[in-house]
Amino acid sequence: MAERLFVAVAVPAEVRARLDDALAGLRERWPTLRWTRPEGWHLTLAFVGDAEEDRAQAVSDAAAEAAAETGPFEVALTGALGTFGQRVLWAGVAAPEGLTTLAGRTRASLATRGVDVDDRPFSAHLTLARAPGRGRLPRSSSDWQGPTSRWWVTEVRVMRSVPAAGGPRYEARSVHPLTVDA
Ligand code: 3AM
Repeated sequence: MAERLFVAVAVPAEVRARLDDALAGLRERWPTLRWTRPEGWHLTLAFVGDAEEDRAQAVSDAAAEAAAETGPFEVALTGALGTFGQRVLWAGVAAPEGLTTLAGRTRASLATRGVDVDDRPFSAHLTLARAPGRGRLPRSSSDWQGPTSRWWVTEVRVMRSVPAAGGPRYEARSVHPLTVDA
């Protein structure tokens, strides 16, 4: 059976906890948005979509290869919000070269194996909420100041998106450590 896959970097529990706390006011103010689950927060490197077993294996191999070419690096939340059009609200992520390089390697390794990915350029972000149905995000994005937590990225994950009531759940299908010495 096909699985819906993407490749991502996880966000550690303590960073999620701080961000989650900082969002309480916004969630109250904008209750109709579809807020993402903190336990599923991640930074997407490449979106693959539906994959049968062979293709899923190729995605794992590609993630492993990209991870093996890359060393650990630090990323940080910027503390600011941003949007994709009027549909997606995200927390900013300072994109160090390491993250952009890792996304580029992941996409190149996928392409080498014949796995097409969404061809929008990589843009580091952490999706917080989506507009409901055909709705739009609120026009004013507020003067919200979130945490500027930092963390070390030490692995890449192939994630499976599973439909669920209240929005998809994300599960790690495989985990690939970054193994080049920093
Ligand atoms: O990490 P975020 O939330 O930015 O938006 C979807 C989510 O990204 C994105 O893949 C991640 C896991 O679902 N996604 C879903 N469908 C997509 C598509 N057709 C897509 N990205 C590009 N093209």
